Amino acid sequence: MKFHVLTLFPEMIENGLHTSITGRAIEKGILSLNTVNIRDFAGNKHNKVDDYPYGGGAGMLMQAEPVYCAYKSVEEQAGRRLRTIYLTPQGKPFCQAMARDLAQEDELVFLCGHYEGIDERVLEEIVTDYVSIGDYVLTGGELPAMVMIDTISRLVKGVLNNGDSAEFESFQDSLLEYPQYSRPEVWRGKEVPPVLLSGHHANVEKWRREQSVLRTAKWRPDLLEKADLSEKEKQMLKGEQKDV
Ligand code: 6GU
Repeated sequence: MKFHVLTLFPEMIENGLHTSITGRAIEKGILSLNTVNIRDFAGNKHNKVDDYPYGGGAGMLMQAEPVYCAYKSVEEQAGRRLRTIYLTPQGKPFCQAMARDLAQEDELVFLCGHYEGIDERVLEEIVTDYVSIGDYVLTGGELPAMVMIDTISRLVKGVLNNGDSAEFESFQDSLLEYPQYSRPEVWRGKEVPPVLLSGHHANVEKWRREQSVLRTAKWRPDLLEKADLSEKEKQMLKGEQKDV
């Protein structure tokens, strides 16, 4: 999977993604990261890429031409149009299903805005997907691009050590993860739930499923509408006989 990132701050993207799991996947050649500095396409000797908005208003806008030329350099390299994601709080909310869809592509372009945004005309020309990572405002698109690339990357075969761990985590079935414990068996007087030490695999699975359902009900009840709960599980929640 190849990620192209058009940005004024390539070092932010490089530093972030060359770390930990994504960093190792890049070294192994499973992922490839191509950051493109939009400033390299300024086309003037002061390397200026921003200007005032027509009609007035606060702040500066990124100009169309440098962004267009940066995109075109990537398109030329790829030899075809590529799915191009513009990170903006006005976009469609990012979610696991969108990540699964984007993970099917073999190359993606991320366009990171800064200042008050980007001239609309170039967005109309190159952007295929407008995406937000949540209802809050960041200073630029770099962190959202990294969030998306991290999320998509762990769905790419070979990126995680454990081949099946990407499948069974939170949101796959609209339930939160169950709590987990490691050594020691007693930590500062707090014991590991005994069922996990029983060696009884079916009981462990039953307990984990129950914990997932209870946690979701407590912390993310909105997710339960999409979850596939058994009648017994619905009854359990109705009665609220158990605490998380
Ligand atoms: Cl994608 N960009 C910016 N600047 N702020 C955001 C965002 C994106 N998603 C949530 N807040």
